[in-house]
Amino acid sequence: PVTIHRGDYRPPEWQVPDIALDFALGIDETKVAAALSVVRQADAPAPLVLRGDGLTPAAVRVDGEVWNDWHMDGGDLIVDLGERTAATVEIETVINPAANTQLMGLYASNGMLCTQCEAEGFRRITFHPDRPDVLSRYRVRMEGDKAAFPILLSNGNCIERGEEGSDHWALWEDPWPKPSYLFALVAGDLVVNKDSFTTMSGRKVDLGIWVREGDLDRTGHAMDALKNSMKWDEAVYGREYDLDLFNIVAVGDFNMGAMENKGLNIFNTRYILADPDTATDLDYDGVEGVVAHEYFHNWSGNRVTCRDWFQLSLKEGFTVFRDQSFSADMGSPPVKRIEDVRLLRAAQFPEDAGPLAHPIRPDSFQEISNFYTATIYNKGAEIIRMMATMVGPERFRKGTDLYFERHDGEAATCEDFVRAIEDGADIDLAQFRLWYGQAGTPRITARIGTDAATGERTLHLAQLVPPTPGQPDKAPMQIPLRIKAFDLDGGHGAEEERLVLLDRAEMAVPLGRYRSRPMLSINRGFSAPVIVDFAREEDELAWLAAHDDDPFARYEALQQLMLDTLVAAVSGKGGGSGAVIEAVAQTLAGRTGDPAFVAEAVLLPSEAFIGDQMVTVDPDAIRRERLALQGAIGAALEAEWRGVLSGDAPAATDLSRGAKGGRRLRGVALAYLAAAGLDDAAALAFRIFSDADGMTERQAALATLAHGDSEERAHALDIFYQRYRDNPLVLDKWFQVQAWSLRPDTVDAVKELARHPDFTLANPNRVRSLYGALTGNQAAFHRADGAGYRLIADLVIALDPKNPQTAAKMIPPLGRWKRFDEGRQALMRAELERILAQRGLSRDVTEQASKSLA
Ligand code: DPP
Ligand code: ZN
Repeated sequence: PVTIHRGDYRPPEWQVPDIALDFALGIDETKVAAALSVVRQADAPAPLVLRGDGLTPAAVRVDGEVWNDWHMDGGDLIVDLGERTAATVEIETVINPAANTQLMGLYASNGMLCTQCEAEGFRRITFHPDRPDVLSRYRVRMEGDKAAFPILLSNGNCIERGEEGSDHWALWEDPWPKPSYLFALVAGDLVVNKDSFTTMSGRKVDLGIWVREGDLDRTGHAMDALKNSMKWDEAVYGREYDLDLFNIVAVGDFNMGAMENKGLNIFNTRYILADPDTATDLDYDGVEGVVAHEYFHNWSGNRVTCRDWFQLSLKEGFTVFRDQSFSADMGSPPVKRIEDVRLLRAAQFPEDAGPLAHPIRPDSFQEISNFYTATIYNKGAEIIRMMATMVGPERFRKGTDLYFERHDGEAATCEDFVRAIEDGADIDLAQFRLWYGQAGTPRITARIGTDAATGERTLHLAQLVPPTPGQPDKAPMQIPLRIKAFDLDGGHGAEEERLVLLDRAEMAVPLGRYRSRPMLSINRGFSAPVIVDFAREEDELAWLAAHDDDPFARYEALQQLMLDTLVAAVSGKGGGSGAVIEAVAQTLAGRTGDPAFVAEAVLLPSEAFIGDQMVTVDPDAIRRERLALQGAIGAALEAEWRGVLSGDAPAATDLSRGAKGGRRLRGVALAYLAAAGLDDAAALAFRIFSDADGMTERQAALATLAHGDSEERAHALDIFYQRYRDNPLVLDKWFQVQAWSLRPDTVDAVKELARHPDFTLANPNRVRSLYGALTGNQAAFHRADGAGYRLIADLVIALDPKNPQTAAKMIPPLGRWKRFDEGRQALMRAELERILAQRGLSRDVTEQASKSLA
């Protein structure tokens, strides 16, 4: 495969100001006639390079005449336009949507036609430069059978429609120039939830959420989320929507979460459909967050797009930051922050520490689909957040206003964004820019020194950015750390929080005079995406867990206490669980305040995160010790957990913060009681499962039962299956809870489930619900005999010919081999080699597997 380098960027030699597309729609044959008006940008004649993937040009015309000066270069069409500086190039192609199992370009899903073009799917529809810095105005005409495709949608506004016999057609026009990756088309039998929103300048926008018949009553939450997002973007960023129409379509077969096509967002059903019977509170939050994310892209992504794909984090990091801020405002800011950090640590830190580590602005890639990563998205969001933290909200807003004003209608770079923040917010970000270029999670060591004579305390900080592939040596970064020192002797008065900018390899921060060692809270609110090594005694962590006035820091202190206890236990130096139990009890006592926060705070760190603290991960010991600690906490606080579960659950239709938090804590309580091995635990879980009036409680109880081997387990799984077998999203949960199971036979169960009649490789959600869940189940995936690795490699090999993008996403867990013992290393490498030995492997899988072996 060819490696593409950021440094090789050249502006396009031809622009395409206007493009007209004419689709004659059919499930297994769609004819596409494209007319591109092209204008030369280069001074001298240059061939017109139109990218294609799997296309054959049926006819080429230039300015209305049959044209023969063209040739194919691989899949691309090269047209020689001689001395011309402008022309209209017409090309016809024929595609087969039904055969498109990659789900990129135009494909069929359940009898409906839809598109996914980001990043490079448009070239599977017609020949085109297909690069984000070529922006065009689109006119799209589509015609098809009225009965098969009663609804015809594209970007922008529908300006004409008509009928001809059994066919009908529609003409759509999008006034906003856009890159080809934002093109969208949908044709199918859909019903709509219609609403409207009046913008801050008083314009009425028609809103539509299109779904299949039968799903309509599960679109209300998405519609509320859309209206709330539109309002929030006006209030917080001053950004108004810019068309008279905003449509969302939900499709069951979708590689990603959703897609921000201009005026016609296309969503994975998973992030649209929700009702209390079928969706958990977390599913509801997912819908709200993703609807907001795609809507926010209208400005951060569409109005200002990316110059090239190396700038992907320009739109994704910023938009994730925006959706995180929105969700925090809609719910509980500390809980949202905890969730975001948990995700960062689960997905991004391991990526940054492994063979696939890359900066948020990568320097090279082979397949751009492999770079839709936690680093680009979630670390990217953290980099934006740090800038916002350093300048404060008002100045940050000045910076983003300037960014939108300067670059509206353009294809911009990360550097453009940083410069706009510098100019608008008046800050020097020269050193901060290193965050865009250096990969790896910075490690900070902190230590408090004392001058015995004066009682003066000093915080000594040191930073180390670890080497990553291609980047052996790193320069010190600028790292904003929110810190606060608490004085237990009270002599110090009320301490203020301060922002320390760690910008050297080592730095000493004077803290002042303290009689006894101050309690130091550091990286409060997770102000920087770093790992802090700061050795603290159990009693210090316990004090902070109980008293820190920053809720995130309280959470963090309790997590650290749990981690220290677990890591000691795993390495055979266990000192008992008393301090953890006491801290959990204390946190639990405050549960009436914000039960969702308490639920997050008392959860034990994941097995993977415990592993991340160790030089060599021992998955079996981690599982054993984590379960032991969970059981000990469950048994010691049995009365408290039963107390949480006493009384009725909040009504499933109650989606208030309090009700959602209450349900979350009940799920945690049940898990603790079950871990304690209490005689009635399975019966209790089954009763909750049966009595549940909504999916949050039902799924939590089912997941708890799934870990055990009670009779109730089989019974509940069967009831759940029978009840929901016709609902694909809920059936995903049925596969998922079994693949998450802590039982020792989970790998075998997954193997069996892959043969279940309801399992299919054709649906990415289904694949993720089974195999994705398995790779997230550390001890199962890392079963010592390599059965988990084998299963994933078999999947990659079977899925790659159908859907390389989704297949490649399954490889990174195999790439973490360096962190495991020699036996597992050899097994993991052998599977990567087996994958690479396959013939006809996709670029996606080749890149991920070969980089993972390095
Ligand atoms: N651009 C999409 C999103 O992240 C992914 N294709 O919103
Ligand atoms: Zn996005």
